[in-house]
Amino acid sequence: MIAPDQILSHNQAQAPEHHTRLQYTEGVLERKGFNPAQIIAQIRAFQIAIPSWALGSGGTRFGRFSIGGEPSNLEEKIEDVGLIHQLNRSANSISLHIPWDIPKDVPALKQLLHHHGLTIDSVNSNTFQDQKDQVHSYKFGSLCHTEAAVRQQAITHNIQCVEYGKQLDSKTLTVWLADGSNFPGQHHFRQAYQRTAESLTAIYQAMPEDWTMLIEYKPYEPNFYSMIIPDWGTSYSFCQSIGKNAQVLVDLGHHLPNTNIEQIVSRLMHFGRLGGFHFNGSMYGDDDLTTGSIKPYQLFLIFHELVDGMSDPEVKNPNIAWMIDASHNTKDPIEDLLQSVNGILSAYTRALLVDRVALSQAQEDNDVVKAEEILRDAFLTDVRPLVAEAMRLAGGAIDPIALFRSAQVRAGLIEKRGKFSTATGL
Ligand code: LRH
Ligand code: MN
Repeated sequence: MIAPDQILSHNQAQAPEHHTRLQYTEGVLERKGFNPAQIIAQIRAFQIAIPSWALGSGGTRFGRFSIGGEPSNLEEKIEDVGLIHQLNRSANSISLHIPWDIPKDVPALKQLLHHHGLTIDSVNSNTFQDQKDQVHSYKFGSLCHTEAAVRQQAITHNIQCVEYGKQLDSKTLTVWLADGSNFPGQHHFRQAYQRTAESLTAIYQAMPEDWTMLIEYKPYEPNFYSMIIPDWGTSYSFCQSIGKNAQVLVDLGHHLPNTNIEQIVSRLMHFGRLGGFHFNGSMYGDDDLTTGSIKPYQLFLIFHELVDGMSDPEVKNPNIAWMIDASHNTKDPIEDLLQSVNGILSAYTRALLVDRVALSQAQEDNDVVKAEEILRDAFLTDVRPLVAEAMRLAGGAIDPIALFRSAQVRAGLIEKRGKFSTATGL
């Protein structure tokens, strides 16, 4: 891993240019009436969960190209997230996926998590693959299946995920269903919906009072005619019927082209059912690319709605789970995740720089150009010095990717774990 003095000497080398840039940016903010120290404090407080299933090389049906030095068990995955958090001090938790991350030695795992300053944020169930010792197949669905025995098997699996989560002090179950159909006539839509509602309710009622269920929607893949939970409206309807601790999970890649995701986010906040995000970038479908790499303005507009809602006392929305869900086919997974965290923090910081009083006035006056220019001014602000300073003040690196490279961490991991070690996950 990286020794503290390596971070120190890295920051000392970066300091002159960094402080020149920071002083300029702080000047710009102060002249606009913002308090740079407060903005930096808000950036430091914004912590993002890293997916355990995205620490190795991802792949597609056309191929998978191993990067070497991949974590091959939960302990090594915790070490890799620990490294990411050591570098940027902005990734203090991990999302687990069961059965890929079934905890074996719980006391040792809790000690390792504590050592790296990490917690487990959410446990993800998996009823989209058949495990070798499984009795019933999920080929034709899980919680929506026509056979009660298959639905019960899937319900039991989700309850088991909650048990694993409890062992590691998590309080959130994330449910994404691959359930759906590939051809017209295959599903009775209303009956399949009703079976799914009853199954989700059975899982919810087995969860402890203080747990949250996040229900993730997706319009297609792996089914290509219909999905049981294709859109935010369906997920929201399940949340309403299941209980107050059931909320909608928004995976940025789970929207049809040209969907106004920021409006969906504002709706869910208005209804108090926005539970969390799976951040990633996409050009076409569920591409799971680096967050903010393809549509940075859209990501900014999403955070504009989030900051607006979170700063409005009228909005009664629960704490939102900030999680990444990505897959890395051509980048080093750790570098990609460091970029994603940066992309998210940059979008959040720009949203903090929106002059909301002036914007509200321009909206009241229907001054379309002024309203847009107020947003663009915030979006076009170079916030990188603020994000870097937040990481530096928290004991991290001014430029995490540069240090990851100069410290030759990947070479060290390959030497320690081998060129062909592969991580469980997608
Ligand atoms: C489905 C999904 C879901 C996960 C999986 C890893 O596309 O977004 O969140 O369980 O990816
Ligand atoms: Mn997801």
